[in-house]
Amino acid sequence: MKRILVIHGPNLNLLGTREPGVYGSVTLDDINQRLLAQAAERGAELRIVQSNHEGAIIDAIHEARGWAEGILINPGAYTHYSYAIRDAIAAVGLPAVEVHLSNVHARETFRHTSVIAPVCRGQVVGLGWKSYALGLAALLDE
Ligand code: CA2
Repeated sequence: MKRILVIHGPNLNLLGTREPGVYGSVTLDDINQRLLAQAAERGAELRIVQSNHEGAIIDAIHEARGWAEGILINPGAYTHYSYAIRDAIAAVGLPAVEVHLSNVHARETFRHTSVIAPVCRGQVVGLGWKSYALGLAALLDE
């Protein structure tokens, strides 16, 4: 059985309550339910974490060692500057896929850079909740 750690970064707990024009109207719980159903169809198990704190995200990545076989991560705004999250992903050596709801490349310049992407297998952006579904599918096919 495949085990995947899913990480949602800062402010993603607010999904569906504000800025529907940018992030859509789905809630984080909707996304999690879809991912759990997708995982169940493939006989896979998910551990899902949302945190607004960089250190908690790093702890979750460390704790994935010995349990998870892959990491699906939307690092939120940490994407653009957290060398600490990047180092944690590189350190555990698990295959990771970075996902974003919005098309970060069509937004402000600071969102065009990901310091996380170089330590990931790949990146899926701009497809709303489907970014997560495609990222999870890629990890389950690893
Ligand atoms: O598009 C994405 O998934 C992002 O990771 C979302 C982050 C943003 O900083 C990244 O550049 C791209 C922000 C998440 C904020 O989520 C909110 C949800 C509802 C209302 C307000 C913020």
